[in-house]
Amino acid sequence: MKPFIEDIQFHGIEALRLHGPRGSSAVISRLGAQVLSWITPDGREHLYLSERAVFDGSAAIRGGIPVCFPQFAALGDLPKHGFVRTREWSVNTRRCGDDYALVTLGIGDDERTRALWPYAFRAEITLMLEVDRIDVEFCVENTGAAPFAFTGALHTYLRVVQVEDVALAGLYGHEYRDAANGNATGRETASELTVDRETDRIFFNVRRPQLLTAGNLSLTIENQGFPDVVVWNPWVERCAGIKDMPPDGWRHMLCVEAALAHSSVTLPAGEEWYGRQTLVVA
Ligand code: TA6
Repeated sequence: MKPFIEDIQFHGIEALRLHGPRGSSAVISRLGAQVLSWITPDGREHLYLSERAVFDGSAAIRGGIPVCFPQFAALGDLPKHGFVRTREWSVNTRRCGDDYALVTLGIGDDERTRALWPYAFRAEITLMLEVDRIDVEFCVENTGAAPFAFTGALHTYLRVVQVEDVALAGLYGHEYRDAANGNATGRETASELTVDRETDRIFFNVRRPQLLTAGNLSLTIENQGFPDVVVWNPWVERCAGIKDMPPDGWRHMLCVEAALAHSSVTLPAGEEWYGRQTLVVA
C-alpha cells in the first residue's frame, strides 16, 4: 500500500497517523506536536509511552518525543521544559511519496505565550517517516523585532525491553554535567554507557551519532543543529515519585535527547534556527 496519512483520535486527543512504506507507522498529536508512536515494519514500537500518561493538556504527555521550547528543564524562569508541550499546534503540511510520509505542525506566539515570554516566534515540527527511520526537525523563527535567546530539546523517550541491557555508544570522551549528582561535571570514560542507577546527564557538543543496542535492537540516533545530548532514566526511586509513570516504567524507557542545554542560542529578528533528530533502526 502507498504511504498515507489519516486523522485519528489517540487516547482521546486529535492526532495524525502516518502510514509509511512496508507497514511502518507513526503517530503525532496536535497537543504538543508530540510524536507518540513509531512502529517499524517488524511491528516493533520504538517509543516509550507511559500507560499513566495524561492527555488533557494539564501536564506534558509522558513519553514519545516531547518538544521542549523555549527553555530546557529548569534553566530559567519559564515552566519546566518551556510551554509548547502543553499547547495545541496546527497542522500545516501533509505529504506522501512512494517512500515516505511527512507532516508539519506549527505554533506561534499568542497572548498566553507573551505573558510568559515576551517574544514573537513561529515554531514548526516536521516528522518524516520512512521504512526504518524517522526524522524530527524543529524550526524556530524569530518573527519579532528584537533578538531572543532560547534553549530546548527533543526529549525522546526510547522504548526498551529492559534498560539494564542497553548499551549506548558514541559518548566516550565527552564532557557532561550530571544532574543526578549535584550537577557535577565529568568526562565519559566508558566506550558504551550503561544504566544501573538514576542517570541524568547533559553531554556537551556531541558531534558523533549514538548507537543504542539492547538484545536484538540496534538503533542509531543522529542529531543535527542540537549541540548536546541528554541521557535520562529516573531509575526506581525517582520513578516512584512521578505520578504519570507506572512503578516499573523506568525499566522500559531511556531518554536520549537532542538538546540545546549547555548554552542558549540567540536568534536575531527575522532569522531561523533548525535542529533535527534522526532515529534509524538497523
Ligand atoms: O531531560 C531530562 C529532564 O530534565 C530530567 O531532569 C527529568 O526531570 C526529565 O527531564 C523529565 O521532565 P518532566 O518535566 O517531563 O517531568
